[in-house]
Amino acid sequence: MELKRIAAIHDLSGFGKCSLTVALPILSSAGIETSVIPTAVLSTHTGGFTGFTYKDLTEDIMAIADHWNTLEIVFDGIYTGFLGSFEQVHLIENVIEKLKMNKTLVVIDPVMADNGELYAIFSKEFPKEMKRLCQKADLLIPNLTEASLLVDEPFMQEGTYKPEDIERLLQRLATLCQGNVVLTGVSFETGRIGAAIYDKRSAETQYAFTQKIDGYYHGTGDVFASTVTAGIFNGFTLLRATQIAVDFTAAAIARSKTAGTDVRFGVNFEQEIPSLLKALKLV
Ligand code: PXL
Repeated sequence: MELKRIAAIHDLSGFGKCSLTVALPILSSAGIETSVIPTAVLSTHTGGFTGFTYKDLTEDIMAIADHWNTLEIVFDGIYTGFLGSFEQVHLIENVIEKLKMNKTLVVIDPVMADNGELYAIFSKEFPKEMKRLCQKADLLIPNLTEASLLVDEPFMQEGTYKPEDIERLLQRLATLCQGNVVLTGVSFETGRIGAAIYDKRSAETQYAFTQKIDGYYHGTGDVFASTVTAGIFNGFTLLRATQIAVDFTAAAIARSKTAGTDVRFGVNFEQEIPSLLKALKLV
C-alpha cells in the first residue's frame, strides 16, 4: 500500500499528552508518514497547569515550509491544531497555500475552546481569526463550543438541543469551509456521547456514539481528530473513521479513569493502539 504523508502543524507540549505528542504517535502507528511543524514548545499544555514555559516558534514556521518547498515534498494531507496567536493563524493560512497541491486534504481542528468557554490564553477576537483559517479546511473538526464561536451563536448546553439544532449548526459550519464537518461532544441522551458528521455533497448528517465516561480529560480532542485523520488516510469513509475515533478516544479515557490518572495528564491512548490498529485493519 502507498505510504501517505501528512504535515502536522501543532505545538509541542512536553508533558500532558496533547497536540504533537498525540498526533505523531497516532498517525505514525496508523502507517502514515508524519512531518511536523512545531509552532511552539511548552513544558506542559495550558489547561490547568500554572508556571508552564512557552517558547514561541512563529519565526521558524515559514522558514520550515520554505525549506520543504525546495525539496519538492508532496503532502497528501495537512493537519493543523492548536495555534497560539493571531499571527500564527494568519501564517498557517500562507503555509497551507505553499504546501497544498491539488490532491492535498486539509484537516483543521480549530482548537480554542471547550465546555462553553474560550481557553483563557485567547482574546475574544481569536475565533474571528480562526474562522478565516477554516475557509481552507477540506475537513473541519470542531467541538460544540468551538462550533458556536465559529458561527457566532450561544453555546448549546447538553440537554438543550435536538438533532435538528445540530443539523442546522452543521450546515452553517459547512458554509465556512471547503468540505465536510465532524462535530464532537454531541449528546442527545444521558450516558451517550459522540460526534455528528456532515457530508457537504449529500447534505446528509450521520452520527457515531459511544457510552459517556464522566470527567473532563485534556487532550481528548487531539486524540479524536488525529484518529479521524488516521482513518481517512487509511481509506475509511468519514462515518467509519469517526466511529473508530469515538471508540478509541472513549477506550483511552476509560483506561485513565480506571487508573485514577490526573485529568490534566492526558489519556492512556498508548495502550489502546493495538485495538486502533485492529479497527483500521492494519493488523
Ligand atoms: O489539546 C489542545 C491544546 C493543545 N496545545 C496546547 C493547549 C491545548 C489545550 O489547552 O494548551 C498548548
